[in-house]
Amino acid sequence: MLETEALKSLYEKHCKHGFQYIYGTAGFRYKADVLDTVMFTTGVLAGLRSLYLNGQTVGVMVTASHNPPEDNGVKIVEPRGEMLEQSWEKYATELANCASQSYSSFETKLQELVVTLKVDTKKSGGIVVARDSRESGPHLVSAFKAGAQVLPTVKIIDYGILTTPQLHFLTSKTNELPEGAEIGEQLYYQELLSAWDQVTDLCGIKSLPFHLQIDAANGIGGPKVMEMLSQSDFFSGAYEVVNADWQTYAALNHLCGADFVKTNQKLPHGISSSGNQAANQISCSFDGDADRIVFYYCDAMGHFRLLDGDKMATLFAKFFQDLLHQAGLQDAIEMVAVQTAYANGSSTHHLEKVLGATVKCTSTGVKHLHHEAVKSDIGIYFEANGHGTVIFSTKFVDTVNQRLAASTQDISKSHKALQLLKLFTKLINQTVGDAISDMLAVLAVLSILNWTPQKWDQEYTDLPNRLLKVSVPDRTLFKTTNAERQLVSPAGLQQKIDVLVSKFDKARSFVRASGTEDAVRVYAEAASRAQADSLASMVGTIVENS
Ligand code: 16G
Ligand code: ZN
Repeated sequence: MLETEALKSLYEKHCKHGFQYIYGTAGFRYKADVLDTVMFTTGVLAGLRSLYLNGQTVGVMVTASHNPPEDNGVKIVEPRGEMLEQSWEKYATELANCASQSYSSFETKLQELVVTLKVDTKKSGGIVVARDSRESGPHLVSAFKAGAQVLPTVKIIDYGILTTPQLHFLTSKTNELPEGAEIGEQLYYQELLSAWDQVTDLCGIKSLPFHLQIDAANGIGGPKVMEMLSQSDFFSGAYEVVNADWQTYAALNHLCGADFVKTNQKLPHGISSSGNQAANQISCSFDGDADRIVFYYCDAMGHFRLLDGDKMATLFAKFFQDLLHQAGLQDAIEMVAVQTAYANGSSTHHLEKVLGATVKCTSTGVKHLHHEAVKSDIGIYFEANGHGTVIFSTKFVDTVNQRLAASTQDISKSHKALQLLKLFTKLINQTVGDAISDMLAVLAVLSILNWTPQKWDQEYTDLPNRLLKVSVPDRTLFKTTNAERQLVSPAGLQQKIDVLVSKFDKARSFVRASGTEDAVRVYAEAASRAQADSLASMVGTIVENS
């Protein structure tokens, strides 16, 4: 570790005083101009994490996802590509807030962490870092790197601009592949495209049965998806990328992108309804860092129809369930769908009652869903807003490989199902929800099932729902249990909500404090639009007056 003089001089160059930070649902996320200090301390903390994990490489992504262009943020990624171990969020927050107080408080906290965590600062470690396309990115990455220099035995690789899932993927590859292996963006494209080519070859799919429009939110997903698809003969002429102006900083997530489309339930700027009515037309929107995707089309009347994270979960559940049956693995392999309280009640009903799948509900935020999904052999997890992926256990991979080795009938249905199951473990980025990989996986499933977007949509009909944001003096008073579906505080409020819910048909409502904004969110769904709206507004009123 650096001597006091050098440490102090780096600290003074990069840290400012007074701001209070919290490692939230998706890391630290604020206006870019208050982030220098926390970037610096995250550099230190990422180094400590790597040393703590015996020198395994950890990842760091500088992004504020779907937030406006003036925001930014940072999150730490574990060696296998997962979100930072939750017990360390506290250390990240403490170190940032000490640095925000004074140099001596920062230094004391740092020494304390080194001792408590029993970190040997003489050993070597590694960090890979990348940023999204925001204007503040380069400056913030340099503050981060200055922090990482505090532990000079930790080597940093800066991948420049990447999507968030690419950084997760490369972090995991760095730890998985032998030293000297060529690891970079190209590996990501090759792995996905090679899986795509094998899936389509196996299923005799010669061309994409859709014309695809991709709204890239004017973020980093635009150039990256273009880079990948330009390397594929299969996709030649089959797609168009709109809102790909990633170098106009102010355009990021503005009137476009997954969050805009999901929240406003309408087409983004740049995609027209007339062009979307054809049966073979499908569109999708990424968010600013391309870890989230929603699909949509327009029906014959020109009405916008959203195919969100819930629809993706049910699509994958049906697809994998069928494959497991065809492969004779339905009893050997356990599959679970993981949702949050925001999942539409109809999707949960469809998964449980129509498909007979096991459904689990967790708190909001990818880390919670991921954590639950890894417990199963096939864990399908999606938030309604389009964050999600599918993960496969080691047992699943071993079982499929064993059955494939034992299966001699190359032309049988079960052999093909086994091959497809194996290929989907490559087509899907299992480290985290990934707009580009999810896009390929959805297109592959639709092509294999020979489904149009209309057919996909008709699997079940969403219950009308409403989401409200309510400002309250102190949102931390709103404490929940049962995967955020019930309030335990303020006292008595849940009972009032229950009484309101009982007055409506097929109704459900819950209240939780946002993890990313200073507000409380109210969700309500019911049998009709009018009922969902009145329930939401009534619950909103009692929250305001609580
Ligand atoms: C973050 C989460 C997202 C979640 C959202 C909820 C990740 C990568 N992102 O953006 O999954 O849906 O927060 O926001 O975990 P809220 O707490 O403000 O409702
Ligand atoms: Zn995102």
